[in-house]
Amino acid sequence: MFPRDFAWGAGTAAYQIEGGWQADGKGPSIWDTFCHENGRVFGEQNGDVACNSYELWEKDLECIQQLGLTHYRLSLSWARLLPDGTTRHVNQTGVQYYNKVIDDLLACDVSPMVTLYHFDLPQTLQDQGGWKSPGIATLFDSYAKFCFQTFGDRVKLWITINEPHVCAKLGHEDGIHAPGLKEKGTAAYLAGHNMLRAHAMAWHSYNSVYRPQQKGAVSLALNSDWFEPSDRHCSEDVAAAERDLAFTLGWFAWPVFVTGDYPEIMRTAIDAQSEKLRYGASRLPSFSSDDPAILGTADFFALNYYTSRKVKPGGGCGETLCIKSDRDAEEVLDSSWPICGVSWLAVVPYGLRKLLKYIKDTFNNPEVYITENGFSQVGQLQIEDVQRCEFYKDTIMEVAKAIHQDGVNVRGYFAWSLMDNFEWADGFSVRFGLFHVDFCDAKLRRTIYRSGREYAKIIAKYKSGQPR
Ligand code: GBH
Repeated sequence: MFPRDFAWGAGTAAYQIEGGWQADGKGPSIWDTFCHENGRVFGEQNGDVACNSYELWEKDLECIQQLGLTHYRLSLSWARLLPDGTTRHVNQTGVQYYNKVIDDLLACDVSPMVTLYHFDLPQTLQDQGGWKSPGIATLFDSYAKFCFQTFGDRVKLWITINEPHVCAKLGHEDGIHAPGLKEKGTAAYLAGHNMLRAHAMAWHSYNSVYRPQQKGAVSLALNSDWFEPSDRHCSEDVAAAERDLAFTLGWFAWPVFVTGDYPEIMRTAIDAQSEKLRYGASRLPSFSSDDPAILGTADFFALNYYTSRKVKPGGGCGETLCIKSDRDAEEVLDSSWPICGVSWLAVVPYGLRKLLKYIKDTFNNPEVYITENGFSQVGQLQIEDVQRCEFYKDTIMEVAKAIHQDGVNVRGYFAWSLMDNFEWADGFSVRFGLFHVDFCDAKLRRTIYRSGREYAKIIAKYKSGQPR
């Protein structure tokens, strides 16, 4: 049912699990600042300790082994490695920490997939303008080269930036994520632009300097819901769903996989809105000949999928500039889709299959890794998480259909997340783990959920290529 060398993984991100926020010379990141400023994270919680994976990595490794994963996706904390964000100062203790993680994984026959950036920009770089500043791309490239140089002998799967869409929109438009900006209709496009430039520079560095020796693969992880028209017989709804897909996945996938530039649908919509509100310029930047070539800077397609939406025109913000007005696509949930945890996560496994088919058809049949997919519980301990078991079984079945019936070249599946962790603006109130973490216990004990046991069974069954 699954290819013999299919990657069976689970993922985490540095700020969500590590803690040790100022241990051994780590510099502050924008998430440290954002949480400590108070008021915008659930219960004024923070990731100062989180799962304390900085000290309890061996416990995480036990969880990984218990699941029988072939791959583990983790992210590096930029400010733990380079406290002020630049290669002027290297924190050797941070290097040792990740060296140990990587070496331990390999010793257990688990391949690391390493993300360079999962939302946690060094604060010093934010102070210089962060992702809004064009110079960030070169600094990211230096950081990336440092990581390829230091860890690339052992890491063969790299993600440069996780979810540029989330970082741009939630961080710079909605203010829900760090750095908490609400500069509507402008900053997100600028931040996204510089993330694409940064990603492309790092890919080119890998491609020319490291790939010949290290022979790995580099991509960026793109999140998208599956969007379908509210009424598929209504052409306005069909167009709105297309726009929503363009403003979410297309924003970053078009430049990298299709044309080297933003989707035409997106630019047309933004320019029309700028004109209507007499803004006087496009708010969507253009790539210049000084920029690294963006087209072709991904060795595989990395997709984070969680949920689906029904779409019709609307949802704008009147006379003010904002992405929602540019997009003119209102997202609604279908009443038949169950919601079991957080409000945004309607359970729609078939949406993943549809999105995979769309990716195959639109982006020239790339190799695809599903780098995140998961299900949340809200509140306290429910070790017997039956709904999540069904979620994983149903979703993995849709992946199998995508491979066998639609011919999508899916190379791996990473459940989100290995364990309950600091769920960004939701703090510890939302639990995505395959392992429960007791945040009231000083030892932060990890306990496998029923869904963790279920996933382990699925992996054991299909790991060899043939169902056993
Ligand atoms: C992933 O993003 C992240 O990569 C991961 O770190 C995180 O733990 C995981 O989601 C679970 O949330 O607050 O109603 O405005 C997935 C894409 C986009 C889904 C933002 C949640 C929040 C909508 N996310 N969305 S809302």
